[in-house]
Formats: sequence, C-alpha cells, structure tokens
Amino acid sequence: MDEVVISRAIVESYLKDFMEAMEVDVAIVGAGPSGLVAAYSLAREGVKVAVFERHLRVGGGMPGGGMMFNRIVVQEEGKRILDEFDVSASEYAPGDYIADSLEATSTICAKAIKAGARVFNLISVEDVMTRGDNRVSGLVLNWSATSWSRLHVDPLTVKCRVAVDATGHDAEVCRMVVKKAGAKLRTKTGDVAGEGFMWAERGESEILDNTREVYPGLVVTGMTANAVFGSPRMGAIFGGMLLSGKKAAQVARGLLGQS
Ligand code: 48H
Repeated sequence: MDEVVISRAIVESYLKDFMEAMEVDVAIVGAGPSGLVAAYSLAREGVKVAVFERHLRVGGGMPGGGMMFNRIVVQEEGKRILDEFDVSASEYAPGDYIADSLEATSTICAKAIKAGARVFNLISVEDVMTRGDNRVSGLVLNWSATSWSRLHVDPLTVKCRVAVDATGHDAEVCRMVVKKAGAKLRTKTGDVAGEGFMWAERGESEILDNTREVYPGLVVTGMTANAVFGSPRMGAIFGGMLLSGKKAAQVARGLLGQS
C-alpha cells in the first residue's frame, strides 16, 4: 500500500462529504444525545442532514454518564427510544431503566451515520448566517483547533434550510443569535433565560414543550431547549434528551414542509 494512496483516500473521501454538506436541509450543531437522535430521525426519513461537533469525540455529556460512572438512567418513554436503537437497558426500579452510556453513545452515533447523516467532528460553529426576513440560512464554521490555538483564521460557511441548536447547557447558537443587533428569540424576554436549578422530574417533563423553533429557521433541542426557556437541569437522566432529539426532527421536518 502506497502512503500517498492512503493520504489521497482520506482527503478525497472527506472532502467529498464536506462538499456535500455545504448545502443541507438541516444542519445540527452538537453531536450530543439530542443532536444525534435528531440527525438519525431526519436522515432515516431521507432528509439531508449534517452534524458539526466541536470536540474529537461524539456524545457530548452522555459517555461520561453520572459523575464519570458511565451509566445513564432513562424512564419508560426514553427506554422506548433506546429499544428503537437496540441499546440494552434493564429496569432498576419501577419505571426507571439503566443503560451503559458508551453503548448508547456509540450505537446512536453509528446508526445516525448509517442512516445517512454526515457527522463532522473537530469543527466549531462560530456564527450563523441569515437571509430575507432574518431567517437562519446557514452556519459559519471553523476548525476547532483554530480557536483552541487562538489563531485568527477566517471561517467557511454551509447553507441550511433549518438549523438545530443542540449545543447543550450553553445554548451557544442561541447566544450567537441574541448578540446580533435587534435579534430576539421567541422567549418571554427575547433572550436566553438560562437553565434552572436541578430538578429531574420538572426538567424532564418540560423539555418536550421547550423543543421548538425559537427564531426563524432555528430549532432548539436537549439541554439547550431547557436553558433557553429557563427550565431545570436534570442530572444524568437522559430520556428527555433522546425524546427531545426526536421532537426536534419532527419540528424541523414541519419547517421543511414535510410533516
Ligand atoms: C460545535 C458544539 C458547539 C459549537 C457545543 O452537552 P450535550 O451532551 O447536549 P445535549 O443537550 O444533547 O445533552 C445534554 C446532556 O449531555 C447533559 O449535559 C445533561 C442531561 N445534563 C443534565 C445536568 O443536570 O447536567 O452535547 C452538546 C454537544 C457537545 O458535544 C459540544 O462539544 C457540542 O455540542 N458543541 N459543537 N460548535 N459551537 N457548542
């Protein structure tokens, strides 16, 4: 095997996918549990979807489980999503199930990619583009390594019809939007409310209602949805994240006119 063939194979194959991702139906920011489930649910319906993840590894907060004990807890509805992915989970207490967070992360990511979602790691979303009536129409990207090494390198862009903020607690994309002159989210104050104190039951029960379009063309999911609307955090229970990813896919399809 010629080393140059190895290099060419990698660069050519990657660039082909990256070029394909430059115009997608749905661009998802963050490959945590909610972003990956949204990507899977969209891709399996034939929607063209790309996920951009800042870090080397995927899964966001899921692989770390609770305080690095690599297990996650889900309730009945979340267990049904794990079943759909064929991730094992056993009942620990009535209605509460325990699963291996590494099995869940790797399986959900693998199935999203096999369904047709393109997942790009080590790329950070640093801004959004808008067009027309201030509708989000694309993402502004840079290699994560440029910001980590504090280099001043200008970004590239991809176009999308719908963007999903799946960046977790920091609600990064929403915060990028509200920094722009006159931009307001569809929240009480127009701003990111910030997440509430830990309260597992409320956090889990409010997340689905919070999963919606918060700015034209921008859908929130996962912890971002709770952070944007001021709902509680919930600790290492992940059913809400999985269900929210599925709902985000549904909302995005509605915006694409496919519901
Ligand atoms: C590219 C980015 C950017 C960016 C961030 O944190 P996540 O796992 O998010 P969710 O919402 O799918 O899941 C939340 C869950 O993991 C969690 O933290 C829970 C349940 N907490 C409860 C509690 O009480 O603490 O994943 C977000 C992903 C991460 O991988 C980030 O690296 C990535 O988004 N990301 N990627 N560009 N600007 N910002």
